[in-house]
Amino acid sequence: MSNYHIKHLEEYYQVYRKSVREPENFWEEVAEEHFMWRKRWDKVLTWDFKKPEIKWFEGAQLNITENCIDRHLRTKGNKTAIIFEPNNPEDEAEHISYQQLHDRVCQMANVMKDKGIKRGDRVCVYLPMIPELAISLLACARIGAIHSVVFAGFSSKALSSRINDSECKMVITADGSYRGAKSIDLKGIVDEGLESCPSVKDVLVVNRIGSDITMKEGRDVWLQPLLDKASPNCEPEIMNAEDPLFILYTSGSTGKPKGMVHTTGGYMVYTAYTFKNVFQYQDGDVYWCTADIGWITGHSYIVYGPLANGATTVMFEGVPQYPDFGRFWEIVEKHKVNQFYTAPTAIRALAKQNISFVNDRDLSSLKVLGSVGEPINEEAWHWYNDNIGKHKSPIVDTWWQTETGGIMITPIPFVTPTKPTYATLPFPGIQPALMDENGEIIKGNQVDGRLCIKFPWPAIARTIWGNHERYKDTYFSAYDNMYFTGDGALRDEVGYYRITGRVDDVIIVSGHNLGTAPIEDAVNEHPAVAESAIVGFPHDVKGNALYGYVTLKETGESRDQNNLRNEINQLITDRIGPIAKLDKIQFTEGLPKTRSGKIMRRILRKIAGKDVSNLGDTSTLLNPECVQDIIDKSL
Ligand code: 6R9
Repeated sequence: MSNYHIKHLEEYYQVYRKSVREPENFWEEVAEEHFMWRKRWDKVLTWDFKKPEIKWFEGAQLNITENCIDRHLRTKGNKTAIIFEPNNPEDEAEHISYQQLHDRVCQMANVMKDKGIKRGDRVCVYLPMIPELAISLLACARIGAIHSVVFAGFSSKALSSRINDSECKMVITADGSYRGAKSIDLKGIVDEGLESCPSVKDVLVVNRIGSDITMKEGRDVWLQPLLDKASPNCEPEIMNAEDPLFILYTSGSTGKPKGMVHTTGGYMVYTAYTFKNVFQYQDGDVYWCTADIGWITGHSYIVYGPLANGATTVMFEGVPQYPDFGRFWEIVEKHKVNQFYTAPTAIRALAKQNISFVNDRDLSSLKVLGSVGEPINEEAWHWYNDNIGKHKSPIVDTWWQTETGGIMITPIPFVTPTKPTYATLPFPGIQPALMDENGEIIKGNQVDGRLCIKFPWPAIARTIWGNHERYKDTYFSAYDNMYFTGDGALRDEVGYYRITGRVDDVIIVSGHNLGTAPIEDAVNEHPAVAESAIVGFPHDVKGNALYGYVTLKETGESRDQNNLRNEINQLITDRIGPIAKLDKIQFTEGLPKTRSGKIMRRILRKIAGKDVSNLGDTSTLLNPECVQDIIDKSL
């Protein structure tokens, strides 16, 4: 039996049961069937969630770019690997074949090698959604360098702290980027960030917008002239299955961002296998994921998963509202997109627009629709199903995380009957458990609890860069022998899962994970601020928006509160980026605290969500009197 491509519900259950009963045999068969290994593994899996230590396909050797590119060349050299759709719809789309991708990746790899980048070195990639971004990732992987992509919407401070955390030697960036009608001075942000990054020796600069920038002598070089001179062949570095492939930072509920480390063999097998099944990708299909490669969704399901299957993957540089709110649908029509994968926040924004933007376009190529990043609400699900899928393209609501590397709970289209707002069933190899407050597994159906995973899967992140203790504390200490996701979930009467949201202090705004602590740190830097607490509140487009409670050092503040609000948001923009700006800022006399001095965010969350009917027992607070005042003045 071929496990690689599941086509019926019965087959799903059969494959799923096998994946739980004999996980090692199961994954071994998937790995054997479909990939190019330079050396076979000695052992499929070693694991210990207590240490924690997880190794897949130990002893195996491979290069992931041989799997994503070279092995397709004989049969698919002329097939389009990447369709690049530029920001400006008047500019021509670029079709990059597998052969061209091979040559461009090798050229980039050779340029990096010439600059002294070696196996194991870290390279920071800070680029907009242009082909060089995907090519940079693959070029790193070609020579065994570890890429660390930083989303090009992050500020110079966020960039430099990520560069320093993993001591990157090189940065690949562009002069600027386009975002709808605006352009952004990327190189300026990089220059500012690099003032405090001693590890960076070289900066390669893509000429994207032709802006006038400063090039620092001895550090910065334009990329294109070097590419033109570079050889289009580069022998792949032969990597061990457990060698790191990349680091990707994700927000934590406390402290600085966590550099999640993904390794090579297991990540490849898992992203390829999930891509094939979750999108039911058929040869010849055009697949489009609207995420940015700066996030895990882009890593796994724009670059590695699709290319490992020899697919055609679309990269879109722009934004959904430019030049108007019909852009996504125009692109679907233009490239005859078959699988379309986006986020609930985009769906909600587009659902608010005139339906003619949708109806003016031929969307008949669509076969499968995907959703990722946050819980999809019922209304958005139905709008997507009615207007985009027209009841014929199933919606795959895919739940997963930066840490999980690939999709974990999801329907398989045409196989699993969908249900609005439900991510439905675990993917083969995934063993979810719901836990109660006492750390016990909750059995049976129609229950809810905290979502954990009992058994390792090939794409689980192996550690946090430079901080294995934090990895252990964050994911493996809440429950014995379990990976804790940080999410809450419920299981319905047939065993379908619905993810209800974070149970920690991470807030998901427009699909972006934001930790409250770093935002509070930024707010507290303001000289007039004594203390702050950030919570999320429901927002009809962004899913959640941020509400800040701020106490000032001097009460009876004479300063203009609107000025203060702007200054606080500017600080957040500088320290983290505009995505973390607060929608509402309420100045308060005090913040409700426990006797041990912890801010009771639970109460503040309820007030921000305008749900003050049941605040629970506030009498044990240190300062219960401040609660009423906060309610009275809430925004
Ligand atoms: C892939 C990605 C992870 C967090 C995750 C959860 C939320 C993602 C979801 C979802 C409900 C879905 N999340 N997909 N919640 N339904 N289909 O988004 O990774 O950026 O690390 O975010 O996003 O809360 O824990 P990441």
